[in-house]
Amino acid sequence: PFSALECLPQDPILGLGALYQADPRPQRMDLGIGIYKDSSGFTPILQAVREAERWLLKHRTSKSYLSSDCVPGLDNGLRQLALGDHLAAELGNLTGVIQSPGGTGALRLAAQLLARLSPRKVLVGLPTWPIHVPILERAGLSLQFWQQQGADQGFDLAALLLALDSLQPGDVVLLHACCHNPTGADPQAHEWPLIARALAERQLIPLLDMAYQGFGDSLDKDADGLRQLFSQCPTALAALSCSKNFGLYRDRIGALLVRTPTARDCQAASSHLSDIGRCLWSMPPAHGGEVVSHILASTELRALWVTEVDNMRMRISQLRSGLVAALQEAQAGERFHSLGRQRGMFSWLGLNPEEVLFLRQHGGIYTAGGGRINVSGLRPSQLANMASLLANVSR
Ligand code: PLP
Ligand code: TYF
Repeated sequence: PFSALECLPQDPILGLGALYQADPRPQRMDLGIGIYKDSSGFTPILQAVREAERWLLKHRTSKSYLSSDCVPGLDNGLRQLALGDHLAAELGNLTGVIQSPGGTGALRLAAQLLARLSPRKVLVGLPTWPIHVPILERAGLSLQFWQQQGADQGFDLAALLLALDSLQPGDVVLLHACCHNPTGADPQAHEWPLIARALAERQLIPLLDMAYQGFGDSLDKDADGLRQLFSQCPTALAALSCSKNFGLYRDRIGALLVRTPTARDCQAASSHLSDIGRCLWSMPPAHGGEVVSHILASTELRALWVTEVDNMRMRISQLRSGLVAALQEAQAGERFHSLGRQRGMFSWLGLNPEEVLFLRQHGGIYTAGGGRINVSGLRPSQLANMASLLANVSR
């Protein structure tokens, strides 16, 4: 029967890694998939994670099923990390946390839960992480798109507010909480209150995707927009990922955070999320959740982890500044001016497919579509070369 199926193309971002590996040139740079790399091009296991794993090795006594929606303590740990102490306490039993395999699993839970509420539309800003669209559509949701990048490549608040006018109460708005993938362009600090008020007034449901908390300005500042939306909108969802900020990519750990108008609704939503999870993966995997839960509960490990997140962020920020300086030096022109304002793991060069190919062929520089670069993959010794190629493509 499979002869009736066409072979599907590979995920374009995942496919880049194999192309890069096959490139023998020493100056090559892998700026494709969003995985943090240190100065030697390596993705390290964080020290806090190693310590937590050592502790678990000693103290874990069983690998029996979890039989719950969350590793013990993880729900409170992640709720507090996302919402902060004050809002987590204020919302109390109006919020629930269900563990998932990565932020992707959380998005899938959110999509299927939302489908049970039958919203008319989910509003999605473009460009976005390519997997958002099929996850939402395959849950049966119908999407409406708006262009989130304005003329200056920044977040276009006016375009969002205009798009909101076509929605009805109960419709859903997907937003990246911080460090937008792929553009690196987030709402400015003074824009989040306007967004929160606009959604609350129209009785819309925010669905926040927070996959890079800590990679923008700080763990707390990066969650500021999410906190404002959770504070003002009686119904809100957030897909949390521990892949990047705990470096736990392959352990697949994330969670869906849900806020409801009443405690009864929270129980109802949580029971539906358990029901959805049971048919997707039965019970969540424990290892990554136990590591995160242990780190967040330990004063010492938590402090170590915060320092490690700070270090990753500062390194990315220095590399981005280095690229901005190299582009100025190479007189690459106005086209790349917005780079200095971008935040998080990615920067967006706004390249067309021919330009992406030009960088790859002439410089061994592997970027994702649109010229999205994983900033942590930049090598200082190659910045001048990259800048001069970019100056060439824009002439
Ligand atoms: N959302 C965005 C915007 C992402 O970039 C990613 C991946 O890195 C995810 C969600 C999902 O992350 P994961 O499922 O690996 O935790
Ligand atoms: O955008 C990225 O690079 C990360 C990692 O199918 C990723 O979000 C990329 C592609 C994919 C899953 C994760």
